[in-house]
Amino acid sequence: MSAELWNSAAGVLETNWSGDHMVPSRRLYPHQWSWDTAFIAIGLAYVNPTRAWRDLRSLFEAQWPDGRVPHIVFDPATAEADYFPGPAFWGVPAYGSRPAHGSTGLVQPPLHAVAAWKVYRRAAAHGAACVQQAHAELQWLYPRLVAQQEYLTTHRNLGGSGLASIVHPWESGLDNSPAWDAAMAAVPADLSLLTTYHRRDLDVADAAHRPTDLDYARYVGLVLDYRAGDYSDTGLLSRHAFAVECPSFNAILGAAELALAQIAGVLGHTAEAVAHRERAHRITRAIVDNLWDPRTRIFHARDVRTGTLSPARCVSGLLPLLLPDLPADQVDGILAEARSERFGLPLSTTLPVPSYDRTAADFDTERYWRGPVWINMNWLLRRGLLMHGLRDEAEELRAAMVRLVHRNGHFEYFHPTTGEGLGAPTFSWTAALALDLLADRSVPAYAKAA
Ligand code: 2M8
Repeated sequence: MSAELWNSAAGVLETNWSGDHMVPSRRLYPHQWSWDTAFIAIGLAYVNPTRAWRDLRSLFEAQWPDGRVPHIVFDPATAEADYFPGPAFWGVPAYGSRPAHGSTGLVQPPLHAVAAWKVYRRAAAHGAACVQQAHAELQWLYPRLVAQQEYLTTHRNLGGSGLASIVHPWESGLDNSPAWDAAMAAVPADLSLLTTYHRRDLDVADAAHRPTDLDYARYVGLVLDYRAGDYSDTGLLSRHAFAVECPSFNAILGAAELALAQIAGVLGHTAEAVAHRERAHRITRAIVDNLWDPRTRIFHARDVRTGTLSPARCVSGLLPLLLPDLPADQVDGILAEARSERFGLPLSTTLPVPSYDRTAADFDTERYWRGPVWINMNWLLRRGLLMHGLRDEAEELRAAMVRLVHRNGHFEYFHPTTGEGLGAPTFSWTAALALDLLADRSVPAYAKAA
């Protein structure tokens, strides 16, 4: 099984390579996406480290002067009509060293430092020249990764606690998660926008799997508002209808500081390594202080405009497990939730965890982030389990993910009861993470002792 899965995964990454970047899927997502690039680099580290670095470079060459790393970098060779919303809709002026490549003005979870560190650590397996290349690439990336963190913890510190706010559901990467329902209810929905703009996603995917028109109208409206202010974050809270602190986005923000500490260490920046660790600790503290619900005993998204926590129990609320300093009470709460019937950590015969509480009345087995199983979220959860020494459960989860992808293919997401593949069929991050899951059976160096 391993060789067959390995070869098919490597094949997907070959098919989706576009010269200087990877597309998530040729038909549905024909440009470069930010956090996809991080997951993809983790898999490319095994089969083509040069492409892993090239992909990360392509993304960071599109970094804005203020430090934000755009959530999509557009491929000038792809026609405007092939993806909505494309470059013309975003209207971002030329900047930086890749003026031909338009971008969006939004961000996505900053997983790139974690990815870069993993690609670097893997380099030794490919020989001395690869280690030299990895060192040079880390040197190029490090100041850019730091600028990315600075943008998120200053410009996007809209709530004032040191956490980053997302100003659009697309920034979470969990687009139509029930985590945003309460905050999105207050966002005006102008359905006539969908007459002005054509939803290209419905030409290439099943409407029952995608966000509703009502959600899409709100997504488009939020971008138009942000664009009207030239994507400036100054005073944004008082003039923008959506500002939320997401637990998984901020857990990744904290994990990025820890990866930056490791990177700073190998680059000889000792004082900076200490500062990164302190920042990770502060982010962990802020997540616990602001996003923990003592009644549900997991983390929830906080609407910064109203100060309220979303009632939805989503997989994103389990991901602060990525943080090694998470207090024992919070670790216990997350584990109880993950093992409960709501998420059901896999025993040897079941599936990986779903994106949303299986027992919720609005649990949806097909619609995108409202129920289906995603490999990237499970990959992050496994990393969190290992971080806290839960090796047996991490191994069960790893085996369940490998089984699912082997049986059903490298789909974008999976039906949470049948395991049937849904969404795009040859999806890059599923393939990339399958490679890592096949290769990384050992207990990683970052894992605490049980
Ligand atoms: C999905 O998001 C895009 C918008 O950014 C879309 O629906 O068109 C999400 O699953 C997101 O997490 C992912 O990065 C992107 C590309 O795979 O697709």
